[in-house]
Amino acid sequence: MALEKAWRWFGFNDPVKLTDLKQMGVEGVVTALHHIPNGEVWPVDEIMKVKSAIEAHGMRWTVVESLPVSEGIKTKSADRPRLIKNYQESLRNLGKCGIDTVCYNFMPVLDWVRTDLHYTLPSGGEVMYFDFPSFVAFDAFILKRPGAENDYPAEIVEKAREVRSRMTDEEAEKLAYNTIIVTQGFINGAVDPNSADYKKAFLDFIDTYKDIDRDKLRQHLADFLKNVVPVAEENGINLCIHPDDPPFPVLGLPRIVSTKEDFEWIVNQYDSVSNGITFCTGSLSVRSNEHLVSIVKSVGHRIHFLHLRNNVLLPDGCFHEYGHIHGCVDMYSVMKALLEEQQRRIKEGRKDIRMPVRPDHGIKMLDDFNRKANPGYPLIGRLKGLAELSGLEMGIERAMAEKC
Ligand code: DNO
Repeated sequence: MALEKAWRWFGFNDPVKLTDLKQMGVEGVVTALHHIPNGEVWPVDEIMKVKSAIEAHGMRWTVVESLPVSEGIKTKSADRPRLIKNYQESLRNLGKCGIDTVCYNFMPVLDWVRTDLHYTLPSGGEVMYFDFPSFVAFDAFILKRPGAENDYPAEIVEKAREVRSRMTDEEAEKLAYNTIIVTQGFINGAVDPNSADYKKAFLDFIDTYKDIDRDKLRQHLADFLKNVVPVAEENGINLCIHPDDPPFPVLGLPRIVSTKEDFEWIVNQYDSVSNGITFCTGSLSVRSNEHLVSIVKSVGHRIHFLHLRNNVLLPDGCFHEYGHIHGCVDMYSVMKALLEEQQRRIKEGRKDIRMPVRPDHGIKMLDDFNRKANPGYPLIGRLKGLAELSGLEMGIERAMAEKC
């Protein structure tokens, strides 16, 4: 039994079509109702349109990525009761349609961050890069968020000042636009891409967190879980929280899903298989002191969804993405631990044995340069990742079977 081969598909407008996925050997499609605004209910008929199309191509809608958690839930704004009701309703509707795995995240304001979306590798391929000084330049010297300089180590702030002084105004604008709009646009980010002053709108969102520290955000997550996990349970759904990307605080905002200890805290907040996690090696490996295999050993029984990819870690908290099996993640050991977890589930007679895995992000290469794709989601680079991961998995599985 192998892990289920999954693929992130952005819906009917995705240039990669469902027929393509079938050819590529994809079994499970990962998608969302991207056209429904954050905080609104996902209706049954809209869910069914997507689900039926996927099934008509001989695959299953394996994971919803993501059912977005609105800012009003994270900050506990006055609108929270309505937003929670809508979230519960969407879960019920997904359950009615037979969808059983729903990914979400709890990152304040920004879902994920990179400072360069087109970093060229020596091979000529392109990946995404996070340069910490450039990010601080964006925060402190482009956005000019009050107090930003106090939220980062002094030496990084100094480097950021230099970075900004070397940048043209057009480059500065591009960095801000990429961070606030381009990387967030395709996943229903907090800021409306059409807002007249998108930087001001972004700062206003950040400001809504001024009284929310790490403990308070944790409390808000625990309250969210109390409200939604029972509904997920009743409807046969496993929720799975995605870790912070990158896994440390940015913009002076708390981050609470960055470490093994954070995951342990989360699974203990509500004792149910429905309160699960998304294991994303790309996000978690940026903290070089976190041991990915020990995360699997500790909370593996609650992992419902896998994002496998790799990074190259650089000094000063910088990193860039890389191929799937090469880089700082020891993918052999991670894959082995995940397959052992799957074996355990089979022995225990658990229902959730699919353990969908998608090759996350990828190197832009070859014909990807002639194609349109969301940042991080080139077709060929991800397909290479899918093939590499499948080969690695098959080798490990065979070796495990021969040992028994
Ligand atoms: C970016 C993704 C994230 C992820 C969400 C899950 O490529 O890893 O947008 O889908 O954080 O909720």
